[in-house]
Amino acid sequence: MRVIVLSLTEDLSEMRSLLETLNMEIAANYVQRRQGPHVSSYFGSGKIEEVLEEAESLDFEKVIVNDDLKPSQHHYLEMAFQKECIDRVGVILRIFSEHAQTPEAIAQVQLARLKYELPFLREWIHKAKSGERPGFLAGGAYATDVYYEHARAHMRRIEGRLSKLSHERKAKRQSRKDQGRFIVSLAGYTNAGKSALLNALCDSESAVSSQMFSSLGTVTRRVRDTKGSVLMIDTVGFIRNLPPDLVDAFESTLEEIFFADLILLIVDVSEDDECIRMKVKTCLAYLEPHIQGRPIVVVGSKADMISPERIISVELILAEVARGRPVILTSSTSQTGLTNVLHQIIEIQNRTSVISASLPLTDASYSLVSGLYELAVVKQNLTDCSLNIELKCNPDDVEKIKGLLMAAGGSVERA
Ligand SMILES: Nc1nc2c(ncn2[C@@H]2O[C@H](COP(=O)(O)OP(=O)(O)O)[C@@H](O)[C@H]2O)c(=O)[nH]1
Ligand SMILES: [Mg+2]
Repeated sequence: MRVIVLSLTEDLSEMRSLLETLNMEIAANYVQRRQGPHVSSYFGSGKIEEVLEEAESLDFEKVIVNDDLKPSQHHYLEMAFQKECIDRVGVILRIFSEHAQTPEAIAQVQLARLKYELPFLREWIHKAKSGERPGFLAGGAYATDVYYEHARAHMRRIEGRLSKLSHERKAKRQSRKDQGRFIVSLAGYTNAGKSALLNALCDSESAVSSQMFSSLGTVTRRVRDTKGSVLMIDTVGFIRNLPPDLVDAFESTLEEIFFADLILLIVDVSEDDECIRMKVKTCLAYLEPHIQGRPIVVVGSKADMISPERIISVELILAEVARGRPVILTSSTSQTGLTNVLHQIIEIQNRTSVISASLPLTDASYSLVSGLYELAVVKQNLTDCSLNIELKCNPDDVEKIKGLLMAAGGSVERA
């Protein structure tokens, strides 16, 4: 789908990556340098005329604004272009919708979307007593009025459902169908180079069908040279300046990252020192409480963009903020460092011990299993007469875990 982009800043790199995630192609972008957005029309009206004229010959379906819009500006732009207009939060919400996998994530995203849309609807009801609104919720003022009440009721229902779902969260974690595969997820900010790295490390024709691994992210591929035993998931990643209303939806889509056996944290090393430090630290602070000790490798990307001297200082910075985790510098463009990443993945895959065990259906077993989440990646499968579990853990913890399993009356089948 082709779109045009309106922006008050020249730097469109983040928006470009966000739109790429949605398979939207930029037909043209228009930048107006001004102190702040025009109160009611975002761009000044002269500039809007100019854009309308230029864009007339272009083939595009939507107008994207690289900013947060006020309802009045949104209304103005949709009327002016007679096309659906989406602002930055709208773009992010669409990405979240595509990536939400679990019932909880889906509900969180729906709720965020409704909350976000309500003020726009209110504006529409206020302004448009006649005429059709192009795009989203097409159907004019009467339909929007009804929809408004409907949306509020819908929000209350979702809130109710969410409070129930959060209790079941842990159980959902075992729903993935990745038997025997080692899953690597890509974390990092938008525009860090995650998708480029996925393309560089995986054969393009190796996409894994979404039915097969329905609980994983939308883009999952086989990592090359691993005989299909390693899958890599591309993720939305972290988004700069995320509006507070979107945090819950964002965190629930992060589950794609948490599910993995190994997390590659991608950071763009062409940025300045402070930015690199801040991004790695922020990502680690987000990840650590959720990943139960799963390994993280810090991967510096776009190394082709910096000088050899700078490479050395960047490596030092990354080593400092990675706090003992492996650090690898790469460039997907010039294909450097990719073998190191592959070796690191395989080494961690081999270093992960797998324990299979079967436990009696007792309270002691259940409480043991919830405790094991602190030490290992746990998958469980309940049958009529036993609780079968598979654990992936650090080899150093194998004996301890076996001891705990035996103490709860379990039998260890494989370690
Ligand atoms: N020079 C250079 N540019 C890169 C490299 N990897 C990615 N990029 C560019 O950085 C931008 C963001 O990359 P992308 O993979 O879409 O980032 P994502 O948002 O993390 O998935 C794109 O314009 C890429 O072409 C690299 O190794 N070197
Ligand atoms: Mg991407």
